[in-house]
Amino acid sequence: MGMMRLIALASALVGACILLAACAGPAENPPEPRVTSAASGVATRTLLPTPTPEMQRSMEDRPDDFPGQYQVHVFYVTLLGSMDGKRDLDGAIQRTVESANQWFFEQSGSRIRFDTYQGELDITYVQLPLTNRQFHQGTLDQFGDALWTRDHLELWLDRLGLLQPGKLYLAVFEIDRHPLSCADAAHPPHLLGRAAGWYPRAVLDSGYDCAVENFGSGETLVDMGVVHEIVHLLGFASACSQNPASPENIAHTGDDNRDLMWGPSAGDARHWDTANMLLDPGNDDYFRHGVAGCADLADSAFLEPLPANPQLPLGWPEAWHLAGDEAP
Ligand SMILES: [Ca+2]
Ligand SMILES: [Ca+2]
Ligand SMILES: [Zn+2]
Repeated sequence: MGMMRLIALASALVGACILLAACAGPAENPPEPRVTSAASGVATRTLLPTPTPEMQRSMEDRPDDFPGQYQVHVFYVTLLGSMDGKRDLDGAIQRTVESANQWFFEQSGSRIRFDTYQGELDITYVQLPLTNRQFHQGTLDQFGDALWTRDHLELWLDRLGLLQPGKLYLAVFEIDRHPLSCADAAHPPHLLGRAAGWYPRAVLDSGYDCAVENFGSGETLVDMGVVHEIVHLLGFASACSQNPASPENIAHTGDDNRDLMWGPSAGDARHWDTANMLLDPGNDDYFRHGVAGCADLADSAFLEPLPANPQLPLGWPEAWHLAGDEAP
C-alpha cells in the first residue's frame, strides 16, 4: 500500500460520517419520535403521512423541475437477492428529506435544492447486478478495505451511466453490512466524490443494526444524518474550520455536540444532540464564518435561493459542472 493509498484511506476514515457514537447503542441516544417544536405549519404538514397513490417506480432520472440548476438526486439501490424494501415508493425518504430540509431552512433561510419531478422527490431505482457477497468482495478487490463501500457504490453508479453533471447523489443502499457507519459521504477536496451512502438495514461490525432507526419522523439520527452527509458532499466542515474534531478529522467539528457537523473526538463520551441541532453554532467553522478566502456553506450553488456568488465544492472536476457553467 503506497503513501497515496494510506493518505486516501485516512481521508475515508475522516470522511466517513461518525454516527458511530450514536450507533454505539440506541438506549444511550434514543431517537426523538417526532418534531414537536413545529414553529410553522409547514413543519407539521411535512411530517404527516404522505399519500403516494400515484408514485411509480422509476428506473431513470425523470425530467427536472429545476433544469440547469445544481441539485441533489436520490437513488434507491438494491442488490441481487437482497430485500427490496420499496423505499422509493413508501414516502419515507421524501418525509426524511422534507423534515431535514425544513430544519435547514429554519437554521439558514435557505433550502438544499433536491431533484423533484412534478413536485415530488425524484427517486431513481437501481438494482446492481451483483449480490451482497459479490459487492463486498468487489470492494475488497478494488479498494482493499470494506471501509470503501461508499466509493465502490459510487463507482457502480458511475459505471451504469447514472451520474450527471451538476448533481450530488444520496444513495439509499440496501446493503447487509458496513464496517462502521449507517451513512457516510465523500468530502471534497480531500475525498473526492459526489455520492453519499445511506445504509438503512446494514449491520455494523459493532453489532449495531441500522434498521432500528426509524426514519421519516423528524429529529432522528437518520433525518439529521441526511443533511449532515450532504453538507459533507459540499465540502464541509473544512480545513478552515476553527474547531475541528481533531487535526486529522477536519470534516467534523469538535466543540459543540449540537452542531450538525459535530463528530466525537477521541475520548469524548458525548453523543450527537439531534434534538437541539444547530448549524455551525458560533458561525466560526463552515457557515457564515466571515473568514476571507475560505469556502462557506452559505455560498453553495446547491442552495435555494441561489446565493449571489454561488460556489461549487472545492476540487470538483470540470466534468461535474453544468454545461456552460464558468463557476470555479
Ligand atoms: Ca430529475
Ligand atoms: Ca462553530
Ligand atoms: Zn460526518
